[in-house]
This record gives sequence, structure tokens and C-alpha cells, in this order.
Amino acid sequence: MTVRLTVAQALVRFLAAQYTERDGARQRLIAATWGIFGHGNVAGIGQALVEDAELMPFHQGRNEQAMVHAAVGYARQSNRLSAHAVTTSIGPGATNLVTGAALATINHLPVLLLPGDTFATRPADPVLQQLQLPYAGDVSVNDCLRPVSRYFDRIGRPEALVPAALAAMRVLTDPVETGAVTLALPQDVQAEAYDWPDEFFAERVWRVRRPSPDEDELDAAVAAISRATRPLIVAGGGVRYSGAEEALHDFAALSGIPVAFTQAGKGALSHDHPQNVGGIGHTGTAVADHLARTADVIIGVGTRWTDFTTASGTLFGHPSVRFVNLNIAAFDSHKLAALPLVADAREGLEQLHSLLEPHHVTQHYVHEYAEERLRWQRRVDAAYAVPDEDARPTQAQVLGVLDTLVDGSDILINAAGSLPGDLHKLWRPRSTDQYHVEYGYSCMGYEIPAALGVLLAAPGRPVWALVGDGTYLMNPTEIVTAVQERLPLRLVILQNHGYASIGGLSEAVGAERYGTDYRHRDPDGGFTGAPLPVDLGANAASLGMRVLRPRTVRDLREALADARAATVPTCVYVETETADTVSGPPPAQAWWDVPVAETSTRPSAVKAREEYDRHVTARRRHL
Ligand SMILES: Cc1ncc(C[n+]2csc(CCOP(=O)(O)OP(=O)(O)O)c2C)c(N)n1
Ligand SMILES: [Mg+2]
Repeated sequence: MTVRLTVAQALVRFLAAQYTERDGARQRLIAATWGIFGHGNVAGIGQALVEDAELMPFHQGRNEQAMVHAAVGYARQSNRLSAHAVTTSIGPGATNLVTGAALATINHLPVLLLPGDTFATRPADPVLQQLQLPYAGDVSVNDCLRPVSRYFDRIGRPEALVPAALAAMRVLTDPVETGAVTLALPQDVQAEAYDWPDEFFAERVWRVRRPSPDEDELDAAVAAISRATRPLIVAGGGVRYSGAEEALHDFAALSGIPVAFTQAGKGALSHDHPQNVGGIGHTGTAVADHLARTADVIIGVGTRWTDFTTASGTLFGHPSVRFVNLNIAAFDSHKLAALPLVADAREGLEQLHSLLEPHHVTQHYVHEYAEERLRWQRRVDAAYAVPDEDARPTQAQVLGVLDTLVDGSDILINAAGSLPGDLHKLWRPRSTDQYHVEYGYSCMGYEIPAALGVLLAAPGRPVWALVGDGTYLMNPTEIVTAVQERLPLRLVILQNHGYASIGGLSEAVGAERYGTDYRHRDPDGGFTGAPLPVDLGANAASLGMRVLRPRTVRDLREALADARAATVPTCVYVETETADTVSGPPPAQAWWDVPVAETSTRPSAVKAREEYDRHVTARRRHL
């Protein structure tokens, strides 16, 4: 039997019938579609979505990049078992997807992108918004999405949708491959009818696999870990996506091995777990970085080993340090010349657990990290301390106040600025999914739209988007969507008049904070005038938010408590004391490689280069 539908109608009906299953739980694979209509999707997908509105929930976005961020937030909160689709018009609507697609692919988070494309039949080229290349007739702007997509296809004929749609679902649900998946849809093809086989629309279940480790790899890993005297576990995002938190907890308890966390892995163990030594690397804790410098065996679990984690190759200092990398992707498991253990994180940890003798590290080692862990806690307390309730809060104090208000149900979202470092060092996660920091792409403007995706995945939970003023200005548009959807977004805007993080970095690399503060241009051409008179609270209010404006720490306590209890989108707009005038969180405990000018006439850059050359010598290649 066949059913006659347009390509767009068939795609929507197909997507509504896809499910994932893991550990016996089944859920919709594509739970909703975000869209902004224009030519290229209004008549095709737009018509199909209204025709099948009861099959496919629809959310109206304001900016295509932001829609991808919302979809990514949803997918991450859903542990990659459920995703959203994003439909756009052709041209600028489609290319606005590129940043979001890169973010999704880098973070291994599934999103289905459905950009409109120029006519397959080419009746009147160039159509509005079409890029024509004299040397290539088969290229459109959508080809920009190829390098940032894990699967890309252009549906030039109706029947090509069948294999393309199946391939797209395979990639979205493959824990190694997953990321942005793009089906570019020429607008004439979207509206074209075809006789589809019934089976195309049958319910289909995509099992999300949990591969077991190879026995020889497992034996080698067990042998290496058994011989270790100062082992350290580094837990990454793979622990959370695999739902391996309990297995990690049990393996750590059995072995006594301390556990440090990347940004994506933080939260996998609760902050008060005695083996949790906090964040690792450039934004890590003193205890985790000390252990990393002296560990003889490092067990990476579900981590990509970014430069922030390895302190740009300078962190692991034991002369004969070896790595064991448990990772579902062979690519990541072979990094740092590790003994690879290619497997699902939960499976791998459970198998290690069953094969290792209850092997406890020495009491001396346990005392060492337990003591240093407490010392770091005191540094967090000092950063959170409030000597004067009537003073303007520091950024760390804002986190400290929030720390007193939240429970395990709260979810904190951030991606860029000085907050990711502060959060990685300071935040005490209460639940496995509380800490949502996107630090693979560290994309300013992820936070607000991602919060909407998280709210859709975790209804009823308090979801906080924490943003700097620069980040707010980059992408506030989805506030309107929160208002439209009645999603009680809690937004905290930290006003410090510019790019504090990059200002500090700029100073450290001899660039003298140039172009990083939001100040009036002065008569000499620089930017040293008064701070710009922007009122981001008024801006958020103009988009429909309820806005609270605390000035002191005392006000802030009230405002954050009020926002937490709110049932409508609520913004807390607070001016923070800058790090120049008060002590902030502890400084970086490890290096990060940002190359400094090798020659300059300015003393600040010359000095910075000397410092840089000193650090570079500490870099190791692990072979
Ligand atoms: C889209 C994007 N553009 C540029 C950057 C580089 N960048 C990282 S942090 C930052 C400044 C962030 O400013 P703000 O949000 O005010 O936070 P603050 O540094 O003041 O804490 C910039 C420009 C980025 N991460 N993302
Ligand atoms: Mg700022």
C-alpha cells in the first residue's frame, strides 16, 4: 500500500513515528520542531506542520542559531535520547544555523536541521537569497553546514527522502556519531507529491547501544590500574550521557581513587562525595590539579581531553604517567597514547569494577586528597563570604547566594565569559544534572535559548540562565519565546560593563584590555571613557520579562529567592563589583596556551612573551 503525500508531509509524519530505546525506556526521538518561516520552508514544511499539528509540537523561534541552542539544551537534558528538529527558510535563515550546528557536533549532542534549499529544478535562478557560483551549479549556501554536520544530505528527488531520513535517524541515535544532522530541502521538492510505501511511516525504534569493552583491552586496563599507586579518574560528559553516575560512584568507592571532572562531567558525583576533588585543568581546583600533576595512572572516562582539561599539555607531570581511556569513541579513547578501552561508560566501569580486586589506594593517599579537598572547600567559602551585606556583590558572591537557595532540582546553564571558570572552581552540584555548562564551543548566547530547551525537557524544575552583559547582548531574543510559551525562565544578568574574562586574558597576553570594556570612545580613539549607559534590565522588561534589580547582597538574596519561586519568566539584573577592587575566586591553578606576540614594541607584550616561553617548556607530548 502507498500513501500520497508531499515530501514535507511525509517527513513530518515519518519523524513523528521515530522512537529511541535504552534500558527499557522508550521515548519520542524527535519530540518537537522549532521553526522560523520564510520562502524555502513556509509552503513545504510550514504547510505540513499545520496539517499534522497534533503529531508534531511546534515552537516558534526568533533567531535560527538560538533555535539550535534550544534544541541542544533539550537534547543534553534528555541525555541524547530525545531531540528536536529545526526548520528554516533558504539563504540567511539556513546559514544562521552554522554556529549552532558546530556547537551541537562538538558537544556530541543530536539536533536535526532542516534548512530550506534553492530549487532542485532551477526554473529561474537565481531565486531570492540564492548564492550562484559561476564555477559550480550544484553548490548552495547550505554546503556551509557540511563540515559541522555528522550527516548531510540534500533531497533532490522525493524518493531520496527514504534513505536519507533513515540515515539521519541512525546518526542522531548513534552515541559515537551523534551531533548536528542536516537534511537540506529544496523548496520545490518539499511541495512535490509522491506515493510513499506505508512502511515508511510505521513506528520505528532506534536502540541506543551500550557496547561492552573488548576483553584484551579490559585486561590491559585492569593491569595498569592495579599497578597504580597514585591513580586519578577524570570524568567527562560521557559519564552523564551514558547514565554512568552510579557505576562511577561504585567504582570509586571500591578503589578509593579520587575523581576529577571536566566541565561536561561536573555533577556526575555530588559535591559532598568524599572522592570528588572537583574540576580539573585550567579552571580546576588546587587539589585536582595537584593530583593530576603527580598521578601515575589517569583513567579518563568519557572525555575528549580538551586543552582546558590538560592545561594545554602541561598538567600531567609524573615521569612515567600512563592513561587509560574509557570512551565509546575509538577516536577519543586513543588520545594521549592511552590504553584504549572502547565501550559505553557505564558498561566499562561496571566491568572494571567486577575485575579489579577490591584494591584500595593507600590511606596516605586518601588522607592527602581528603585534606586538600577540605582546604579547597575553605577557599570556596572564602570566595562566597559576605563581609558586608549592604555592599554590591561580587560575581562569586552571586554564586554563593544562589548556593544557599537551590536544591537538587535546580539547573544552572552557562557557556561563556568568566562564569564557566568560576562555576567550574566553585559550584557545588547537588544532583547529576544540575550543572549545565556548555564548554565545548563556549558559545556566548547559548544560555537563554538552551534554558528553554531544558525547561521543555524538565518541566517544573527551576532553570537558571546565568549570563554576563556581553553574552546577554549577543543573543537575548528567545526571551520573547519564553514569554510566548509561558516558560518560567530564571535569567540572571551579571553587569560588569564588558568582557571581564577577555579583558583579564588580554592583560595577561600583553594586549592591555584593548577593546574589551564597554566604554565610550575617548578623544584619543581608545575606549577609556565612562561605562556605556545601557540598561539591560529595561531591555529584558521590554521583551516581556519581570525584572528585579537588586543593588546589595541583601537585596540579591531576596531577588534570587523571589525569582526561584516565580511562575513567569523573571530576570535578576545585578551590577557586580569587579575583580579589580575585591578578591574574587581563586586564580587559575594551571596554564592555558594562548600564544603571545613574539615581537612587540610594548613592554607589556614583551613581558607576557617571557612568561609564555617559560610555560611552554612544561608542555609534554604523551607518547
Ligand atoms: C559567540 C562568541 N563570540 C566570542 C566569544 C569570545 N568570548 C569569550 S568570553 C567573551 C566575553 C563575555 O562577556 P560577558 O558575557 O560580559 O562575560 P564576562 O567576561 O564579563 O564575565 C568573549 C567575547 C565567544 N565565546 N562566543
Ligand atoms: Mg561582562
